[in-house]
Amino acid sequence: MTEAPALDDIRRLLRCMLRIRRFEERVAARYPEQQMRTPVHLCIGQEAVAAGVCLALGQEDVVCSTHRSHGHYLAKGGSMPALAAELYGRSTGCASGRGGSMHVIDVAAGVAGTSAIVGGGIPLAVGMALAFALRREPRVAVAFLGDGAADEGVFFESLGLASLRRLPVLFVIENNGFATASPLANRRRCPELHRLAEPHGIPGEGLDGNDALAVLDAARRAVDRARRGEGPTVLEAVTCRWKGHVGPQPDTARPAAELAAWMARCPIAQLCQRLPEGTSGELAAMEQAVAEEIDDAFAVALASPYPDPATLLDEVW
Ligand SMILES: Cc1ncc(C[n+]2csc(CCOP(=O)(O)OP(=O)(O)O)c2C)c(N)n1
Repeated sequence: MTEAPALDDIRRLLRCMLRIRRFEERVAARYPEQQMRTPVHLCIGQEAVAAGVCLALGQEDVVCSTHRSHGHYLAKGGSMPALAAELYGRSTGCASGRGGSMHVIDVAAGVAGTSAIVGGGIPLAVGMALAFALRREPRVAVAFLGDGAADEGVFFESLGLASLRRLPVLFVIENNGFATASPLANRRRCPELHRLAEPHGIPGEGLDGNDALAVLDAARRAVDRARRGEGPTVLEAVTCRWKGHVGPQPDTARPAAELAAWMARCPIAQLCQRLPEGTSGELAAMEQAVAEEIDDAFAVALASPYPDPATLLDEVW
């Protein structure tokens, strides 16, 4: 008989996914005001991947993310007011208002950085894992990547080095089936991306990316392996983004019926069903707390100044 999931895990995953979902819904609602002068790639629909993986990590572990970064940043514990301020280009932003949505960072929380270069974060995570191994620190690095990034040569080079040196790194492929408007079936004969790990001698696992508990379970096993010095793992979480590739409008690249079927499998609604009966009040309280946190984050961001033009070249490398 399989063990029942811990109620504490369910609560933490739910809270994490709600923070991501409601934060991004607020971004989508306010984006047309044209005060956020940054492209936004929203991860609504994909929250279970960030929540499940990051709950398996400790504060000391690090994540590298992509252009679709908000979920990973918030799930790893990045500051919400600093994220909101970054989207508004304010000096209190997590990248001092210079990076925008695709370049967020919170070193104290273990958000090592995000990159707009598709695949750009993968070798950075491997490099950090190499540093952890050389220093004999029991820390783990995670590279979040999309299915499009798994088409890049740097992915295979990174798998090769991580395997050879048995590095403590997780490659988490968020397979939402599209790279911009290009479906996976037009790009690859074999759609099972976790099998790309096989030739490198790396374990690969395919997952329902809308099942936060399944993601958490697989991530915990992979993190344990990494900490034991047994090397990298590839996790492929199959999921769906509900919004377009970029911007707040609904996705139009995917056939409408397919999108509707995915939305009926909402990761948050599915996990709510795992709460014991009689906990609807708890959920309402969680929603209320999250709404207040987002109100505060946006208020702080909007009250913050823009960077002083005299500092334009500060922090630029
Ligand atoms: C090296 C590089 N090539 C192309 C682009 C343009 N581009 C931006 S996002 C994107 C699609 C990425 O798809 P995927 O990795 O699946 O991530 P998703 O957007 O689905 O989260 C592309 C091709 C880029 N930013 N960098």
